[in-house]
Amino acid sequence: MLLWLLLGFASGFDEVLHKRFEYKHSFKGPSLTDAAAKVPFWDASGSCMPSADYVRVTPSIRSKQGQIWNKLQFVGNNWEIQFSLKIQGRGKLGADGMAIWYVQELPKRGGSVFGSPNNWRGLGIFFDSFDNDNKHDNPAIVAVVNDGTVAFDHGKDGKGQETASCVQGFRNRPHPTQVRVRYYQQVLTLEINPGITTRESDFETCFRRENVKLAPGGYFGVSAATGALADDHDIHKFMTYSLFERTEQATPLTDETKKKILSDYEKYDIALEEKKKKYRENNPDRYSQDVEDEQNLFYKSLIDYQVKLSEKFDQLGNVIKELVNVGNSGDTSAIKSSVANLERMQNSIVRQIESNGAQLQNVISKMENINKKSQTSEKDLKTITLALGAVQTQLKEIQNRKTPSCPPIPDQGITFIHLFCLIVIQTSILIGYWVWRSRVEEARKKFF
Ligand SMILES: [Ca+2]
Ligand SMILES: [Ca+2]
Repeated sequence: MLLWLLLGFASGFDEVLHKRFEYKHSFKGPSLTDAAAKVPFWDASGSCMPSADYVRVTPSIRSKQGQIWNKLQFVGNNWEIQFSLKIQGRGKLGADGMAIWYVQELPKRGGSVFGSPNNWRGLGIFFDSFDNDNKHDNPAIVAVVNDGTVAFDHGKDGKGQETASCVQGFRNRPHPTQVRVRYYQQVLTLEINPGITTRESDFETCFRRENVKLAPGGYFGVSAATGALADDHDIHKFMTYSLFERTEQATPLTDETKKKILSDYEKYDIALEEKKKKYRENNPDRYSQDVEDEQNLFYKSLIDYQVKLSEKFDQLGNVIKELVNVGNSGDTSAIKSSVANLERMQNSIVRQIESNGAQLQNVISKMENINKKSQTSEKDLKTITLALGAVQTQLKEIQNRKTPSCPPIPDQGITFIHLFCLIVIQTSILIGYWVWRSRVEEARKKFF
């Protein structure tokens, strides 16, 4: 799946365009961070705190700034970013807002423009929560393309500086606000689902502006700031795509690039296995996959054993019924045949118990292995092992009970003593079986 994402093309909502997912310019939960709590290919700074599911760019604490910047330049001319954000605070009003960036140089520090410096070169898209100029036109989304000379005018919420904008609420929505920004052949478009629902049909266009000139080779980033008022500014995902015309040959991946991507993937795979191994070593109190496999094997053996014995006892029940019927009929040859049948069945059950005795021993030794590997379940495993030992003893007793034999069957027919003797033997076997099965059930319940 991951490999498909790396090499494939994402299907887009626009039929005209091919889109290629760019994983080195993206992040998305779950497992958004690596073992060092960092977002791969991204640098977080200031108050920015990535977690497994989302990135909190600022917490709802006054006067905070946070940033997260993609470390790699984006090389294509046309792109689309899809991100979802959640801006929420206790008050009716919040501040300051969040910015999405595509700029020519990575800023070295934070700044006053929603957590990033003024005089950027490239595009800033501002989710401006606070209505500084009191024109009742915030929250708003304001895009400003800057050649490095413009300082954002907070006092007017960027009025007169904007490349495009729309008034749009996005604070305290039940769902994350979903946004698509596309830059294709110098047309900049922003579509938004504000977060009342998650329906695809609830996307609407915030703005579309032509002749927007952005140089290739920019860096994507996200920043946010709080002021006298404060909101949580969270970004849940940031997905970047290269765009190509359907008719044009989408820039094919060269063999070298493919090899590089596969090599990266293999390295990632090896690193993942290594992390899993370390995790197992550092967390011996949790079951490893190996232990789970052995447990599965253990339960399978027990269940197989139980099923086989159950089948035998079902057959035995049928033979006893047949014997009783034949005994009532008084047909001597039929009675002899049924008794012989019963004896065969009894021997068959004894053989089953003998063969499964070894299997049972194997099960017990596997239990001991699991016991060694899993310290936390030691008590339960000991209980089960003891129960199984008791079951084994019971089975041996049952096996020994085959030695008492019935007196020879007279030619004239089966006597009451023969029948009584047989019923006593079978009842003993049945009682032994049910004792064994109830103990196994009890042991399984303890284990689960
Ligand atoms: Ca403002
Ligand atoms: Ca305003």
